[in-house]
Amino acid sequence: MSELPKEEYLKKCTSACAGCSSTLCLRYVLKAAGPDTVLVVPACCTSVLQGIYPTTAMNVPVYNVAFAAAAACASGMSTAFSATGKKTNVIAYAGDGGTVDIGIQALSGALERGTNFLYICYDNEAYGNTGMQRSGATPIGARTTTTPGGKLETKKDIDRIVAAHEPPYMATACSAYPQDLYKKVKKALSIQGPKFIHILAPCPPGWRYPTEKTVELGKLAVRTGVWMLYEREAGKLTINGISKAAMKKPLPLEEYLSAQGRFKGISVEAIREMQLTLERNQRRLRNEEEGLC
Ligand SMILES: Cc1ncc(C[n+]2csc(CCOP(=O)(O)OP(=O)(O)O)c2C)c(N)n1
Ligand code: SF4
Ligand SMILES: [Mg+2]
Repeated sequence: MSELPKEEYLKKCTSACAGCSSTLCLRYVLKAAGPDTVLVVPACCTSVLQGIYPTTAMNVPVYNVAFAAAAACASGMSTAFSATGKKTNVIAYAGDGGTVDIGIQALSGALERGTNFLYICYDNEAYGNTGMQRSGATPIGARTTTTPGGKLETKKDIDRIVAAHEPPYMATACSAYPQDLYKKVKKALSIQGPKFIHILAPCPPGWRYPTEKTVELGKLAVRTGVWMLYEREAGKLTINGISKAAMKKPLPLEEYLSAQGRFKGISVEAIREMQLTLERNQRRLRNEEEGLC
């Protein structure tokens, strides 16, 4: 960690909740990107944590846009920069609701047009900013304010949807592994064209765990295999070492579930479905890495 740049582009005292991991992620994303960066943020917790005008925690320009529009606005901005010969990084930093639900058509369009930008989805698995309603990214069995008995549907697989667009680079990351995230952002920004990084971002009020457990929760997600860390560069998939090690000796899924109040009372069927989804995902990734599909 001591090798990461000392410069801060996200200042202290944001208005995020204590233990907010998406804010930590943004800090590392901006350390990797540096000062010649514009952030495009749709309506989400990141719109709020910046602070209230005329004060701001942000030390790079931020373009706050409508909920559905992050990828479209970033696309126009990227085109304008390249028309004027500027190399400024354009990074969309959007929540899961703004990505897998309302922003999906703009994201798909920008990927298809080959927009030169980095799209980051920080996934706290609910509409956090408006009080934890379920999103397409909420996992099965999770209690939210609109699924008080636990969500009935499985988490939407946005990574496979993005992969179908064949961007030159895409990756997953998790807030509990900041060096891994930092390296992935650096690599993404060195590549021309559309890049996508999907970060799992534990959220204390939404997932209902004590604030000091944020890093532990991220590690549990990876060590149980619920969240796989990998990169796909020019069509070649690599499962990262952390997840490879976790797959050899996975922790039981129950350890991850029991650490969170949102899974209290989850049904046996939902746990089984989650376990099957997790195993199917690992099998797919392993097969792809080995060139079997
Ligand atoms: C068209 C539209 N519908 C609803 C809203 C209200 N709204 C603002 S942020 C938000 C939730 C965003 O959720 P997500 O993208 O997951 O980000 P998070 O808040 O979790 O960081 C909602 C529903 C809005 N701003 N615009
Ligand atoms: S609701 Fe969750 S994601 Fe939003 S600021 Fe609070 S901890 Fe962060
Ligand atoms: Mg969210």
